[in-house]
Amino acid sequence: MNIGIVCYPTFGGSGVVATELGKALAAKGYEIHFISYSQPARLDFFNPNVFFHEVSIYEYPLFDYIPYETILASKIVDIVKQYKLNLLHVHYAIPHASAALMAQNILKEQGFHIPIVTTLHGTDITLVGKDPTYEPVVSYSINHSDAVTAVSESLKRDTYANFHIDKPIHVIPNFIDFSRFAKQKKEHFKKAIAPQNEKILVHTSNFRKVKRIEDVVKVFALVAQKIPSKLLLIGDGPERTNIELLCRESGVCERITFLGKQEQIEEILSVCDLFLLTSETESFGLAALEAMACEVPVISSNSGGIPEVNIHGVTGFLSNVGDVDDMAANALKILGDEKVLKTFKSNALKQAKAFHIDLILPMYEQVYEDLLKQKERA
Ligand code: GMT
Repeated sequence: MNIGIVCYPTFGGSGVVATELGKALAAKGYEIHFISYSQPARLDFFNPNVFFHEVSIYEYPLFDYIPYETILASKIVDIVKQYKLNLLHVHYAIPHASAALMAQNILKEQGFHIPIVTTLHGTDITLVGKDPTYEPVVSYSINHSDAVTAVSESLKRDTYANFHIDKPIHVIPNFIDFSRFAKQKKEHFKKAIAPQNEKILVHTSNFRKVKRIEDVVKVFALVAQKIPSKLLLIGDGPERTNIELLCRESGVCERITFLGKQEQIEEILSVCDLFLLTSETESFGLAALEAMACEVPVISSNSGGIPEVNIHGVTGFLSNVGDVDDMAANALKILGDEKVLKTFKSNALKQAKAFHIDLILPMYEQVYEDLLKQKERA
């Protein structure tokens, strides 16, 4: 089967899921064609079944704003015909689903039928998508996709609540590739970061407001008052400067390290004791799952789909958004007792295994097969 995957190439969760999915499908023998405006961050290897097609931005003096959706739709039309794609899987509704629909209509006029699977990831529904600026197009794109998936039950509920949807939504959770995400022996890292055997807390994200990284810093400041500890902040984005300023005022600045964007995040997670995810809203929390796969328990907010991943009192703890005192108290419960920490670490790994790629990939394959059967019947 030849599949086109349309995604964002950046470090954001939707791009990561799309890339890892494509890689895993290619390993199973599918021919995968990534279509994006630059090479996806985790697509840094050679596989004869994987192709990358760059959507080149064509500037013209008349355009104050480049019509990316139009360029993308044209690119999709070309790739579908040239590489005889059987279906398109688009990740993140805006503008990928609507561009795919436009391409589908153009192709139909030329005698090609290409089914579209749209995967909703989170902010395309919970933040940006529901804004009236986008809502009609997002609703239309979901209703006219041939199949729709969402990464959590919570996101499925939010989609029905925020849009006028008359389509079934299949929940297919995010997944983990354990051949990559597993605790590794990195004692030299541990020594370099925490020479006095301090506990290591960590947060990774794209540093957007929705992550509430100020709460991560506040929780850490409370924990650091009681337990010798270090905080690693991994990633980069619009909030980084504000957070750096906050750190300087927190009184614990010398215990906080900004690592910026990191490729081999699993190596760093391998030496960490606790992951902090304080988001305002989070449809799934893939970053938390990656930490759990490396045996790191999670202190998080209870927003969106996080409770489907982080189990309260088992793999970590959940608190109301913004309740930094509760988050810090929970962190101390785990970090303050070696036996408790060991139990939470092993529970985190056990729970992460429920999201093993070998369990989740067949769910996507089933959606594809059902669509192709429908196409044959039509
Ligand atoms: O979290 C982000 O800002 C990135 C965003 C994205 O769309 O790239 O991530 C979303 O998709 C991930 C993969 O499905 C989910 O694990 C994240 O929870 C979700 N982020 C939010 O809902 C804020």
